[in-house]
Amino acid sequence: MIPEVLLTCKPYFNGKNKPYRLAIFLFLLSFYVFGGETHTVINNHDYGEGSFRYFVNLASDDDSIQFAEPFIIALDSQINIVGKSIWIDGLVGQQKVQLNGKGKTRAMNVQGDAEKFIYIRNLEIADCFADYGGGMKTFCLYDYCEVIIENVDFKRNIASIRGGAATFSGVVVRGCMFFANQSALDGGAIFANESQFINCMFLGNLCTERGSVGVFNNGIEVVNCSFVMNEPDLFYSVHTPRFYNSLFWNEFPLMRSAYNAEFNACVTNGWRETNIPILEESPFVATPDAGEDTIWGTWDDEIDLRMKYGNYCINKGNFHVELNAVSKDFLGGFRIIGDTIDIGAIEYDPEHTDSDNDGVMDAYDADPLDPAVQ
Ligand SMILES: [Ca+2]
Ligand SMILES: [Ca+2]
Repeated sequence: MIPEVLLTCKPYFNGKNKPYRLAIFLFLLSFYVFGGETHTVINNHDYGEGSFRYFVNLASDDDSIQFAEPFIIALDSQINIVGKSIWIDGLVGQQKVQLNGKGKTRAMNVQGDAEKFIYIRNLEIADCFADYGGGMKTFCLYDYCEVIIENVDFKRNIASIRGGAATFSGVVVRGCMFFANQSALDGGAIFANESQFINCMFLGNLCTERGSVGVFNNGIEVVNCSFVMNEPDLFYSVHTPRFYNSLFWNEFPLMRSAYNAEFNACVTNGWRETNIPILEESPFVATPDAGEDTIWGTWDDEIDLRMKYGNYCINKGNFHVELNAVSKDFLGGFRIIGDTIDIGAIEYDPEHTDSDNDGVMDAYDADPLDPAVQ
């Protein structure tokens, strides 16, 4: 059950996708401790005692699941999380647990219910396959239902119809990576409805027909996300997705904008028709490269998403108290450094970014133009 302190905020939770609701929810969440039992997964088996599936099925309302090691768990069928409040954290040390669908199944089917709270964080979901939502299918449109998906990496998942990585309905998606997912019809990465995406990275997703990143229905908000080299075109939506502080970098000239989209403090290098600022040079230390095979998600990819010293995106975002309630950026650094928030999923950090790409983080990177360090 969601605690009473959350339920008393009924006006703020009744419905989805209102930014101020998220800010209040995150504030209250910081005081909320899952009161149930904590289960620890002790092996990488698909079924049986001690496995992830075993504990998901065993868990009662408000229980938590953690892992003894950063297992790679190969699945023969999807894991169902339906109708119970649960907290799942796949982080062990600095590594994440991987759920691998072996090219034949979806990893997770997540369905919230009234007054349920599902929080899934720090997982990799890779090499899955389904018709809709290759890696994950997520639904939460009941009253007071909340589903948060945080720091989950979706890699090389495939949908035969829509949403290569996932379908999201009534979900908050934060700090997630969508990399090299694809769909046979549309929505290479996601098929979404009434959901919010914050500090997410979309790289090298593909689709056959339309919307390499997403098919968007009603109520989509995209906040401080980066879209890099997805192909052929980014979105398909006949509704009005709203994009805040987001970066679009793509070398494919035929990219088209989302229909009816609203853009606030966003930049691109490719859309001449959207009236948002055009980046003339790459903001990255090194623009990601799919390698000689030109296929994303393979061994020869070169990916470096750090932001270059002096790039246009620094301090060009519009800070919104409600929209930017999250304190960390995509890489886990501070979300706001310097005068204000940057554009894109990653905040430029002069203290920790090797912006001159010499492999050493030093004073030169902190301020390359400072004569004292030259
Ligand atoms: Ca490659
Ligand atoms: Ca900044």
